Amino acid sequence: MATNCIFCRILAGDLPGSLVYRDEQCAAFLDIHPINPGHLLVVPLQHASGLADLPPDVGGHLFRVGQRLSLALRQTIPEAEGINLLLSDGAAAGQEVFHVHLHVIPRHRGDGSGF
Ligand code: DGP
Repeated sequence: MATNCIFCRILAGDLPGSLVYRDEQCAAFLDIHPINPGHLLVVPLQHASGLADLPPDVGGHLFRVGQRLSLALRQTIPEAEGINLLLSDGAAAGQEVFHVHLHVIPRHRGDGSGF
């Protein structure tokens, strides 16, 4: 755990977070600034600031969990006509929290949130 990392502190229960999923390698919680309702972040339990620090098997697992959660969101949120899976690696790519995370973003036509 990195004590100065917001996501490590959420995973440790030191800071509040709306957890929706957890297994032995990762967890998912609601994004505090959602692009649309249901916007989730899938994060590895073990701190990795970027893709270079992330074990490849954990990276693959994040994506598998992101896929499962995408399907669950499509089934539970009627407005979720589509999903963006997005991972920003590095400040130049828009990464703001330096603990790897996969965004799972419900999308619907005309929601005005483009990338
Ligand atoms: P990125 O730009 O890809 O690093 O996205 C960081 C996301 O993290 C951003 O969408 C907002 C979210 N976020 C930042 N701080 C917190 C927090 O304290 N709690 C939660 N749940 N999300 C946070």
